[in-house]
Amino acid sequence: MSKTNRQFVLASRPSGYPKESDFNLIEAPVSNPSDGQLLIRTIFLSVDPYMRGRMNNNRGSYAPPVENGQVMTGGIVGEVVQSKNPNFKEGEIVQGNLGWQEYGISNGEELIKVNPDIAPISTALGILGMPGLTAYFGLFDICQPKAEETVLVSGAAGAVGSIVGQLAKIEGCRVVGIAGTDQKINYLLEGLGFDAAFNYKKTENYRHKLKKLVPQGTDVYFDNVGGEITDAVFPNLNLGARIAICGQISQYNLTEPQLGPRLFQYFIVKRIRMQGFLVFDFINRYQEGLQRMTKWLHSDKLKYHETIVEGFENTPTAFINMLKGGNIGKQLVKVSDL
Ligand code: NAP
Ligand code: FER
Repeated sequence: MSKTNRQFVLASRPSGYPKESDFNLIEAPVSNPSDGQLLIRTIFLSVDPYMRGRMNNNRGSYAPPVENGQVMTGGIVGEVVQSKNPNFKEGEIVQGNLGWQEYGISNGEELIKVNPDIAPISTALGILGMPGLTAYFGLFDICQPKAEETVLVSGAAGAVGSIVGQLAKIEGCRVVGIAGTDQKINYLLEGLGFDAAFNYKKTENYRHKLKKLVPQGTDVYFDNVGGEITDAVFPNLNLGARIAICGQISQYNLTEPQLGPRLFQYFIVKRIRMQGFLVFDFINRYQEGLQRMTKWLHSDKLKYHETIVEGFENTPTAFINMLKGGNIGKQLVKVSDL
């Protein structure tokens, strides 16, 4: 008897925040792998901010948009349940981009083997996966922090931001975080050892807050959110400050583009450098990043948190929840047991 594969396909392109009805849950028979292919059962599914961009009809991105009726893209960790590929054995755990579905077929080319003895397999989608590598290369390569400098992180309690702050502490920096709930601020200060943090949703004037909380000024700004928070950071930057534009999540769900204050005059006298980057720019150095991150994880210098929603059918809920700030650390969906 053939098994059923549940999949989420794009039903409509959202305007503003996505809604549950923008996704359709469909059922299809689980496919049989052909020669060279393997069948993977999803255990954890990652929901990430970039997926919001894939729901738009904008071309000219690094990846094409998801079309209506197509399975939503996304990273998963799963178990090889059937293999006709000599490089993979049944029972092995792999990470790959197999989308929002319970079973996926791969030819093995872009799969990464996950060793469950190194860390819990979910970390291959978080601290030891794309978000962790984003934090590592974005901070060390783009921002080049030095000991004693002040590093400011927006989106600080999320998958990327929470790692950026800890890496900056390892480097000997003073670390300040911005996030959207008191629970997140407490996590940053008490759980992760940030030196200062504030809840932007309870702050009237971000600029005044930064002046008070960061009187020494900011040397490195790791930006995950953009918008009004980033506008308020510019006047606080020190001579020679570096900014990494990692993400601009405050803009992803707008229906009209925002026009901010024009503050680039601050960049002139302060000789500020700002650079956007994609984690994929560093693909040739992933092994270096993973080795160092794994060492820090094993020596308790790095901690991580996951917000896990149970059940494949709850994937859109988990995604929308993450976009609205419901997660601490990495937002995952648990699809099946190990
Ligand atoms: P995340 O931070 O775990 O989750 C997203 C968080 O964004 C939410 O929890 C929410 O936290 C915050 N947020 C949502 N709307 C906001 C708004 N209007 N203003 C301020 N904060 C808002 O997600 P992540 O995976 O770590 O990604 C973080 C950022 O990095 C995203 O912008 C993403 O696009 C970017 N990214 C870039 C790359 C790259 O290669 N360049 C790779 C991965 C991720 P609050 O409660 O604090 O609002
Ligand atoms: C992300 C946000 C944006 C991300 C990638 C992008 C890998 C790229 C967007 C584009 O090409 O338009 O979080 O993560």
